[in-house]
Amino acid sequence: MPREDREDRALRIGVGGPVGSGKTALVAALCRALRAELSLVVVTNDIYTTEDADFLRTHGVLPDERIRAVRTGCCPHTAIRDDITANLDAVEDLTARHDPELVLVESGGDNLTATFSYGLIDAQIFVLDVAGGDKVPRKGGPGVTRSDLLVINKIDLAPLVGADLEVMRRDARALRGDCPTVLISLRQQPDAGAVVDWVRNQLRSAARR
Ligand SMILES: Nc1nc2c(ncn2[C@@H]2O[C@H](COP(=O)(O)OP(=O)(O)OP(=O)(O)O)[C@@H](O)[C@H]2O)c(=O)[nH]1
Ligand SMILES: [Mg+2]
Repeated sequence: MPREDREDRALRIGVGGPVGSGKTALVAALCRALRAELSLVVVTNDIYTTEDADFLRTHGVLPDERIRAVRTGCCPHTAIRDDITANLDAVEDLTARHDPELVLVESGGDNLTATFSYGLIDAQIFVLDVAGGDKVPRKGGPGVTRSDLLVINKIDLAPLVGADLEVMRRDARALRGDCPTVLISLRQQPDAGAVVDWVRNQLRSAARR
């Protein structure tokens, strides 16, 4: 259900992208940056385990009860796009308990075809890994072309894998038009400042609606 038709005040943001691209690291960064100024909760998705929720709890990014793991048992994209029931249940239960202003839903790692249903989230971030090669943005797919924010993470690894960041930036711009793209290294700049700024802007726009 679109946000303007819901009774809760939360903005729901999905974080998707290929396996290991840095989704959980980004969620952790967003929690650290925003937890003092607003109420937030997190839902993680893993196929067989609760690994990502365990990581976030172990690192104390939020109180344990604000983090919920969904074990999809199936391809990650199924649970965020086709049958979103388990994720919606988790989001709605956390929302009822904590009245959050922001809900982050991390998808299980998938491939370039994976995107969230807008029945589950209001805006989505797609995270790519520079170590996948500088060709990846131009391979396209809905996450690259239509996500609300494209994050190209691990720019620190570009010299190690021979990736040309200008090529990645250029190809992303060609496919995305005016939709925003940021290149970051969560290893070198764990505060993820550019993404935090984007989330704050989303929150401001949502508050005006
Ligand atoms: N060098 C480098 N490593 C990073 C960066 N960001 C994340 N990592 C590492 O990449 C690995 C995967 O990061 P995660 O945050 O678990 O990635 P993920 O997308 O959540 O992975 P799945 O949920 O399994 O798909 C971890 O070992 C991180 O420490 C970065 O900017 N640079
Ligand atoms: Mg993860």
